Amino acid sequence: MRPSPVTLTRFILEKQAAPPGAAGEFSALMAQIGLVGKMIAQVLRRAGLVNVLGVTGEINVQGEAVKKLDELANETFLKVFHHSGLVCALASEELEKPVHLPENWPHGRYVLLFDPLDGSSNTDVNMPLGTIVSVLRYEGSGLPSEPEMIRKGTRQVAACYLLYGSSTMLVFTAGQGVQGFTLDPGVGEYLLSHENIRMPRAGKVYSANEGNSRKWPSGTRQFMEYLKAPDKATGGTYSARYTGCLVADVHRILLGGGIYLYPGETDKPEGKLRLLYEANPLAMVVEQAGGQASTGTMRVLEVEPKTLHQRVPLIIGSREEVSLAEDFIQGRR
Ligand code: AFP
Repeated sequence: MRPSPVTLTRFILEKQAAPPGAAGEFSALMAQIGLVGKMIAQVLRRAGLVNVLGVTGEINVQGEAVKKLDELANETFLKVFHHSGLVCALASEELEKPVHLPENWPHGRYVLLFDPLDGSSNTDVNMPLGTIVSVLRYEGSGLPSEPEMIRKGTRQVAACYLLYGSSTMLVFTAGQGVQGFTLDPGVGEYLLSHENIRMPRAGKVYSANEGNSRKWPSGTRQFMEYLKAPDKATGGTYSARYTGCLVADVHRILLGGGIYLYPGETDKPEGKLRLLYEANPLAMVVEQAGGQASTGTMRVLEVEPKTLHQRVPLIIGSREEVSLAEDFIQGRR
Protein backbone atom coordinates (compact mmCIF):
# COMPACT_ATOMS: atom_id res chain seq x y z
CA MET A 1 0.00 0.00 0.00
CA ARG A 2 1.32 3.49 -0.90
CA PRO A 3 2.58 5.42 2.18
CA SER A 4 0.06 7.99 3.36
CA PRO A 5 0.87 11.54 2.15
CA VAL A 6 2.85 13.67 4.63
CA THR A 7 1.11 16.97 5.33
CA LEU A 8 2.95 20.10 6.50
CA THR A 9 1.61 19.84 10.04
CA ARG A 10 2.32 16.11 10.31
CA PHE A 11 5.88 16.65 9.06
CA ILE A 12 6.60 19.37 11.63
CA LEU A 13 5.14 17.38 14.51
CA GLU A 14 6.69 14.03 13.55
CA LYS A 15 10.14 15.39 12.63
CA GLN A 16 10.08 18.07 15.29
CA ALA A 17 11.14 20.37 12.41
CA ALA A 18 10.60 23.36 14.67
CA PRO A 19 12.92 25.92 16.29
CA PRO A 20 14.48 24.65 19.54
CA GLY A 21 12.15 25.19 22.47
CA ALA A 22 9.07 25.62 20.32
CA ALA A 23 5.97 23.90 21.61
CA GLY A 24 3.11 23.14 19.26
CA GLU A 25 2.72 26.76 18.28
CA PHE A 26 5.31 26.55 15.48
CA SER A 27 3.29 23.98 13.54
CA ALA A 28 0.25 26.21 14.06
CA LEU A 29 2.26 29.20 12.79
CA MET A 30 3.33 27.34 9.66
CA ALA A 31 -0.22 26.12 9.11
CA GLN A 32 -1.42 29.74 9.23
CA ILE A 33 1.28 30.84 6.78
CA GLY A 34 0.10 27.98 4.59
CA LEU A 35 -3.48 29.27 4.91
CA VAL A 36 -2.35 32.72 3.72
CA GLY A 37 -0.76 30.98 0.74
CA LYS A 38 -3.94 29.06 -0.09
CA MET A 39 -6.02 32.26 0.10
CA ILE A 40 -3.60 34.19 -2.14
CA ALA A 41 -3.26 31.28 -4.59
CA GLN A 42 -7.03 31.02 -4.89
CA VAL A 43 -7.32 34.67 -5.95
CA LEU A 44 -4.33 34.47 -8.31
CA ARG A 45 -5.83 31.46 -10.10
CA ARG A 46 -8.77 33.64 -11.20
CA ALA A 47 -7.13 37.10 -11.10
CA GLY A 48 -8.05 37.98 -14.67
CA LEU A 49 -11.73 37.34 -13.97
CA VAL A 50 -12.37 39.12 -10.66
CA ASN A 51 -11.10 42.67 -11.14
CA VAL A 52 -7.98 42.43 -8.96
CA LEU A 53 -5.50 43.36 -11.67
CA GLY A 54 -3.92 46.76 -12.08
CA VAL A 55 -2.97 49.37 -9.48
CA THR A 56 -4.79 50.86 -6.51
CA GLY A 57 -3.51 54.38 -7.22
CA GLU A 58 -1.52 54.34 -3.95
CA ILE A 59 2.29 54.59 -3.62
CA ASN A 60 3.88 52.39 -0.93
CA VAL A 61 6.72 53.13 1.44
CA GLN A 62 9.12 51.88 -1.23
CA GLY A 63 7.87 54.61 -3.57
CA GLU A 64 6.32 51.97 -5.84
CA ALA A 65 2.83 51.89 -7.31
CA VAL A 66 0.73 49.48 -5.22
CA LYS A 67 -0.93 46.72 -7.23
CA LYS A 68 -4.40 45.59 -6.15
CA LEU A 69 -2.95 42.13 -5.55
CA ASP A 70 -0.20 43.59 -3.32
CA GLU A 71 -2.87 45.15 -1.13
CA LEU A 72 -5.01 42.02 -1.13
CA ALA A 73 -2.07 39.80 -0.18
CA ASN A 74 -1.08 42.18 2.61
CA GLU A 75 -4.63 42.31 3.98
CA THR A 76 -4.80 38.52 3.88
CA PHE A 77 -1.73 38.28 6.12
CA LEU A 78 -3.18 40.78 8.62
CA LYS A 79 -6.60 39.07 8.68
CA VAL A 80 -5.13 35.61 9.26
CA PHE A 81 -2.62 36.64 11.94
CA HIS A 82 -4.38 39.44 13.82
CA HIS A 83 -6.43 37.08 15.98
CA SER A 84 -4.26 33.98 15.67
CA GLY A 85 -2.74 34.33 19.13
CA LEU A 86 0.57 33.24 17.58
CA VAL A 87 2.33 36.54 16.83
CA CYS A 88 3.14 39.68 18.79
CA ALA A 89 4.04 41.92 15.84
CA LEU A 90 3.98 41.98 12.05
CA ALA A 91 6.04 43.99 9.55
CA SER A 92 5.20 44.15 5.85
CA GLU A 93 6.91 45.49 2.75
CA GLU A 94 3.62 47.29 2.10
CA LEU A 95 3.43 49.08 5.46
CA GLU A 96 5.76 51.87 6.58
CA LYS A 97 5.46 50.91 10.25
CA PRO A 98 5.07 47.53 11.96
CA VAL A 99 1.65 46.35 13.12
CA HIS A 100 1.55 45.95 16.88
CA LEU A 101 -1.32 43.94 18.29
CA PRO A 102 -3.37 45.66 21.02
CA GLU A 103 -2.12 44.59 24.48
CA ASN A 104 -5.46 42.95 25.30
CA TRP A 105 -5.52 40.82 22.16
CA PRO A 106 -4.24 37.23 22.31
CA HIS A 107 -0.66 37.17 21.11
CA GLY A 108 2.27 34.77 20.91
CA ARG A 109 6.04 35.07 20.79
CA TYR A 110 6.57 35.12 17.01
CA VAL A 111 7.36 38.21 14.95
CA LEU A 112 6.73 37.92 11.20
CA LEU A 113 8.40 40.18 8.63
CA PHE A 114 7.10 39.56 5.14
CA ASP A 115 6.84 40.54 1.51
CA PRO A 116 3.22 39.55 0.95
CA LEU A 117 3.48 39.48 -2.83
CA ASP A 118 6.91 39.33 -4.41
CA GLY A 119 7.21 40.02 -8.13
CA SER A 120 4.48 42.62 -8.48
CA SER A 121 5.49 43.41 -12.06
CA ASN A 122 4.14 39.93 -12.90
CA THR A 123 0.64 40.31 -11.46
CA ASP A 124 -1.13 41.39 -14.66
CA VAL A 125 0.68 39.08 -17.06
CA ASN A 126 0.12 35.72 -15.36
CA MET A 127 3.77 35.18 -14.50
CA PRO A 128 5.12 33.63 -11.26
CA LEU A 129 4.66 35.41 -7.92
CA GLY A 130 5.77 34.64 -4.39
CA THR A 131 5.42 35.41 -0.69
CA ILE A 132 8.47 35.61 1.58
CA VAL A 133 8.36 35.31 5.39
CA SER A 134 11.06 35.82 8.02
CA VAL A 135 10.27 34.45 11.53
CA LEU A 136 11.79 35.87 14.71
CA ARG A 137 10.93 34.90 18.29
CA TYR A 138 10.50 37.74 20.81
CA GLU A 139 11.81 36.79 24.26
CA GLY A 140 11.06 40.12 25.96
CA SER A 141 8.02 40.99 28.04
CA GLY A 142 4.99 42.70 26.55
CA LEU A 143 5.17 43.59 22.87
CA PRO A 144 8.37 44.28 20.86
CA SER A 145 9.28 47.82 19.91
CA GLU A 146 10.22 48.50 16.28
CA PRO A 147 13.98 48.38 17.05
CA GLU A 148 13.45 44.97 18.70
CA MET A 149 12.05 43.71 15.37
CA ILE A 150 15.09 44.85 13.38
CA ARG A 151 17.47 41.98 13.90
CA LYS A 152 20.41 40.37 12.05
CA GLY A 153 19.46 37.44 9.81
CA THR A 154 21.23 34.99 12.12
CA ARG A 155 18.50 35.76 14.71
CA GLN A 156 15.78 34.21 12.52
CA VAL A 157 14.27 31.02 13.98
CA ALA A 158 12.66 30.08 10.68
CA ALA A 159 12.18 31.31 7.12
CA CYS A 160 9.84 30.34 4.34
CA TYR A 161 8.54 31.27 0.95
CA LEU A 162 5.47 30.43 -1.10
CA LEU A 163 5.81 30.14 -4.86
CA TYR A 164 2.67 30.66 -6.96
CA GLY A 165 3.79 28.96 -10.15
CA SER A 166 2.41 26.08 -12.17
CA SER A 167 1.72 24.68 -8.72
CA THR A 168 1.71 26.40 -5.33
CA MET A 169 4.66 25.40 -3.18
CA LEU A 170 5.64 26.18 0.39
CA VAL A 171 9.36 25.85 1.18
CA PHE A 172 10.59 26.37 4.75
CA THR A 173 13.47 25.87 7.13
CA ALA A 174 13.56 26.01 10.94
CA GLY A 175 17.29 25.43 11.04
CA GLN A 176 17.23 21.68 10.39
CA GLY A 177 17.35 21.56 6.60
CA VAL A 178 14.93 22.74 3.91
CA GLN A 179 11.60 21.09 3.18
CA GLY A 180 9.32 21.65 0.18
CA PHE A 181 5.57 21.06 0.09
CA THR A 182 3.21 21.19 -2.87
CA LEU A 183 -0.39 22.28 -2.42
CA ASP A 184 -2.88 19.64 -3.50
CA PRO A 185 -5.85 21.86 -4.36
CA GLY A 186 -8.13 18.81 -4.36
CA VAL A 187 -7.70 18.23 -0.62
CA GLY A 188 -6.47 21.72 0.35
CA GLU A 189 -3.34 20.35 2.00
CA TYR A 190 0.37 21.01 1.45
CA LEU A 191 1.97 17.60 0.88
CA LEU A 192 5.68 16.85 1.25
CA SER A 193 7.17 16.81 -2.26
CA HIS A 194 10.82 17.89 -1.78
CA GLU A 195 12.29 16.48 1.46
CA ASN A 196 15.64 17.85 2.67
CA ILE A 197 16.42 19.98 -0.39
CA ARG A 198 20.16 20.27 -1.12
CA MET A 199 21.48 22.91 -3.52
CA PRO A 200 24.11 21.70 -6.05
CA ARG A 201 27.60 23.11 -5.37
CA ALA A 202 27.57 24.64 -8.86
CA GLY A 203 25.02 25.13 -11.61
CA LYS A 204 24.58 26.34 -15.16
CA VAL A 205 22.04 29.13 -14.70
CA TYR A 206 22.49 32.78 -13.88
CA SER A 207 19.60 35.10 -13.06
CA ALA A 208 19.98 38.89 -13.20
CA ASN A 209 18.33 41.89 -14.80
CA GLU A 210 21.04 42.63 -17.37
CA GLY A 211 19.14 45.73 -18.40
CA ASN A 212 20.89 47.29 -15.41
CA SER A 213 24.39 46.08 -16.32
CA ARG A 214 25.62 49.54 -17.40
CA LYS A 215 25.02 50.63 -13.78
CA TRP A 216 26.97 47.75 -12.23
CA PRO A 217 30.47 48.26 -10.80
CA SER A 218 33.25 46.81 -12.99
CA GLY A 219 33.82 43.74 -10.75
CA THR A 220 30.20 42.67 -11.18
CA ARG A 221 30.34 43.20 -14.94
CA GLN A 222 33.57 41.23 -15.20
CA PHE A 223 31.99 38.35 -13.25
CA MET A 224 29.04 38.23 -15.62
CA GLU A 225 31.35 38.26 -18.66
CA TYR A 226 33.35 35.43 -17.09
CA LEU A 227 30.16 33.36 -16.67
CA LYS A 228 29.36 33.87 -20.35
CA ALA A 229 32.85 33.06 -21.68
CA PRO A 230 32.93 29.53 -23.17
CA ASP A 231 34.27 27.12 -20.56
CA LYS A 232 37.70 25.99 -21.83
CA ALA A 233 37.20 22.47 -20.48
CA THR A 234 33.60 21.75 -21.42
CA GLY A 235 32.84 24.60 -23.83
CA GLY A 236 29.61 24.95 -21.91
CA THR A 237 28.27 28.35 -20.92
CA TYR A 238 25.55 29.41 -18.54
CA SER A 239 21.89 29.94 -19.48
CA ALA A 240 20.11 33.12 -18.45
CA ARG A 241 16.81 32.76 -16.64
CA TYR A 242 15.06 35.84 -15.12
CA THR A 243 11.34 36.00 -14.28
CA GLY A 244 11.11 39.30 -12.38
CA CYS A 245 10.09 37.32 -9.28
CA LEU A 246 12.89 36.75 -6.78
CA VAL A 247 11.17 33.73 -5.24
CA ALA A 248 10.76 31.97 -8.61
CA ASP A 249 14.35 32.65 -9.68
CA VAL A 250 15.84 31.56 -6.36
CA HIS A 251 13.62 28.46 -6.25
CA ARG A 252 14.94 27.35 -9.65
CA ILE A 253 18.51 27.81 -8.38
CA LEU A 254 17.75 26.10 -5.04
CA LEU A 255 16.78 22.95 -6.92
CA GLY A 256 19.15 23.07 -9.91
CA GLY A 257 22.09 25.23 -8.86
CA GLY A 258 23.43 28.50 -10.27
CA ILE A 259 23.33 32.12 -9.12
CA TYR A 260 20.87 35.02 -8.75
CA LEU A 261 22.16 38.55 -8.53
CA TYR A 262 20.53 41.85 -7.72
CA PRO A 263 23.82 43.66 -7.13
CA GLY A 264 24.59 47.13 -5.93
CA GLU A 265 24.81 49.81 -8.63
CA THR A 266 27.27 52.69 -8.92
CA ASP A 267 24.63 55.24 -7.86
CA LYS A 268 22.68 52.78 -5.68
CA PRO A 269 25.27 50.66 -3.84
CA GLU A 270 22.59 49.24 -1.52
CA GLY A 271 20.77 47.63 -4.46
CA LYS A 272 16.99 47.11 -4.60
CA LEU A 273 16.05 44.11 -2.47
CA ARG A 274 15.00 44.51 1.16
CA LEU A 275 17.17 42.93 3.82
CA LEU A 276 14.71 41.94 6.55
CA TYR A 277 11.92 40.32 4.55
CA GLU A 278 13.50 39.33 1.24
CA ALA A 279 17.26 38.74 1.50
CA ASN A 280 17.44 37.38 5.07
CA PRO A 281 14.72 34.70 4.81
CA LEU A 282 15.95 33.51 1.41
CA ALA A 283 19.53 33.53 2.68
CA MET A 284 18.54 31.28 5.61
CA VAL A 285 16.77 28.84 3.28
CA VAL A 286 19.66 28.77 0.79
CA GLU A 287 22.35 28.36 3.46
CA GLN A 288 20.36 25.56 5.10
CA ALA A 289 20.33 23.81 1.70
CA GLY A 290 24.13 24.14 1.38
CA GLY A 291 24.23 27.32 -0.73
CA GLN A 292 25.56 30.80 0.00
CA ALA A 293 24.09 34.32 0.24
CA SER A 294 26.34 37.36 0.03
CA THR A 295 26.11 41.13 -0.41
CA GLY A 296 29.22 40.75 -2.58
CA THR A 297 31.43 41.69 0.37
CA MET A 298 29.88 39.88 3.34
CA ARG A 299 27.44 37.15 4.43
CA VAL A 300 23.89 38.53 4.16
CA LEU A 301 22.84 36.98 7.48
CA GLU A 302 25.57 38.94 9.28
CA VAL A 303 24.47 42.37 7.99
CA GLU A 304 23.61 44.53 11.00
CA PRO A 305 20.28 46.15 10.04
CA LYS A 306 19.45 49.74 11.00
CA THR A 307 16.01 50.33 9.49
CA LEU A 308 12.96 48.20 8.73
CA HIS A 309 12.97 48.67 4.95
CA GLN A 310 16.72 48.69 4.49
CA ARG A 311 17.95 47.48 1.09
CA VAL A 312 20.93 45.23 0.43
CA PRO A 313 22.74 43.85 -2.63
CA LEU A 314 21.97 40.14 -3.00
CA ILE A 315 24.16 37.51 -4.64
CA ILE A 316 22.70 34.11 -3.78
CA GLY A 317 23.00 30.54 -5.00
CA SER A 318 25.55 27.75 -5.34
CA ARG A 319 28.73 28.09 -3.33
CA GLU A 320 31.04 27.94 -6.35
CA GLU A 321 29.34 30.78 -8.25
CA VAL A 322 28.74 33.01 -5.24
CA SER A 323 32.37 32.68 -4.08
CA LEU A 324 33.52 33.46 -7.62
CA ALA A 325 31.29 36.55 -7.73
CA GLU A 326 32.79 37.72 -4.42
CA ASP A 327 36.31 37.27 -5.85
CA PHE A 328 35.49 39.52 -8.82
CA ILE A 329 33.55 42.09 -6.77
CA GLN A 330 36.33 42.30 -4.18
CA GLY A 331 39.00 42.59 -6.86
CA ARG A 332 40.71 39.24 -6.24
CA ARG A 333 40.29 38.26 -9.94
P1 AFP B 1 8.30 43.78 -6.39
O1 AFP B 1 7.85 42.73 -5.43
O2 AFP B 1 8.20 45.16 -5.84
O3 AFP B 1 7.69 43.63 -7.75
O4 AFP B 1 9.84 43.57 -6.66
C1 AFP B 1 10.20 42.33 -7.18
C2 AFP B 1 11.66 42.17 -6.84
O5 AFP B 1 11.88 42.60 -5.53
C3 AFP B 1 12.10 40.74 -7.02
O6 AFP B 1 11.05 39.85 -6.84
C4 AFP B 1 12.64 40.69 -8.42
O7 AFP B 1 13.68 39.76 -8.59
C5 AFP B 1 13.15 42.11 -8.64
O8 AFP B 1 12.43 42.95 -7.74
C6 AFP B 1 12.84 42.56 -10.03
O9 AFP B 1 13.38 43.86 -10.12
P2 AFP B 1 13.59 44.48 -11.58
O10 AFP B 1 12.23 44.65 -12.17
O11 AFP B 1 14.31 45.78 -11.31
O12 AFP B 1 14.45 43.50 -12.34
